[in-house]
Amino acid sequence: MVERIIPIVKEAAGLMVRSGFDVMEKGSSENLVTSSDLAVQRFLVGRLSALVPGSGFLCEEDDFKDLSHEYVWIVDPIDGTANYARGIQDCCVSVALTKGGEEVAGVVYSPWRNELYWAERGCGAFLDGRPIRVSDRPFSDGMLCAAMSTYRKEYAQTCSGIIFDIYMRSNDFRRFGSAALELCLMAAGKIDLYFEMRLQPWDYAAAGLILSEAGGVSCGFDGKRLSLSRQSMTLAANNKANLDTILDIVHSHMDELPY
Ligand code: 2AM
Ligand code: CA
Repeated sequence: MVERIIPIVKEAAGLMVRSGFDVMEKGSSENLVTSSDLAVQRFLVGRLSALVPGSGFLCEEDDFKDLSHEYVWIVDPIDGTANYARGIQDCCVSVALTKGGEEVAGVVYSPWRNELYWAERGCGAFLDGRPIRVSDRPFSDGMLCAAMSTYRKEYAQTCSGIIFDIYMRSNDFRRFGSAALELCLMAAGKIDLYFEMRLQPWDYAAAGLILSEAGGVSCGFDGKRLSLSRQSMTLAANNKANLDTILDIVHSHMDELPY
C-alpha cells in the first residue's frame, strides 16, 4: 500500500513549492494557514479517497473530520506552516493510514530537504529507500527536540522547567518547528529525546509509526500510546529507558494535564 501513497504525497508536495501563496490567521497570530495548506489538503483528500474507497479523514485544516470508517487517513497538508510562511525550509507533508484505529502506513515528505520517510507496520522504516534505525545514545548524550507550547503560552513556564531539567541531564536541544520532521529525525538516529506539551494526531500519526518501525518509542502524559483521535502530550525517545526518564521529569513538574 505505501508504495501507492508515496507518489500521491510527492505530487501533493509539489503544490507547496511555489511562490505567491496567501497567509491567513486561524484565531491567533501564531496559528497560521496558507493557501498552499488548503490546496495540498484538497488534493490529498481527492486522491487518497480514490485510493481507498469509503475511507474517512482526520485533517488539520477546515475541521475536516470523518472518523466513522475502518480506514481513516490522518493528514497534515503542511507540518511546519509557520516555517513555510517565512520561507524556512523545515516543513513537510504528513500522511498516515489507519485501520481499525491503528496506523498501518505513514509517509512524511519534505520537498526542500528532499527527504522521503516512510513505514508500513511490521516492515521497518525507510529514508529515501534505505532502512533507518534510532540511535543507541544514552540519555546523557541525547539531543532533545522540544517546544514551548506556541499556541497556548500559558503552559510555556511549565514547558521551560521540563526542558531545562532534560537539558541539564542530556547533551543539547533543537527546535525545528515541524513535529513530524523532528520525529522522523529521531527515527533516523539524529535526535534522541522529544517533548511537546500538546500536539494533534496529524502532527505525529505518520511519524509515530515511522519512529516505532525504526525501533523508537513514544507515549502521552499517562505513559500510554498516543491518541489518534485527540490532542496529546507527546513524549518520544530512542529507547524505553530514556522515555521513562523523560516521563519521570514531566511528572515531577505536573500532577495532571492542564487541558
Ligand atoms: P503546524 O505547522 O502543522 O501547525 C509542534 O511544534 C507543531 O507546532 C509543529 O508541528 C507545527 O505544526 C506547529 N508550530 C511550529 N512552530 C510554530 C510556530 N512558530 N507557531 C505556531 N505553530 C508552530
Ligand atoms: Ca499543518
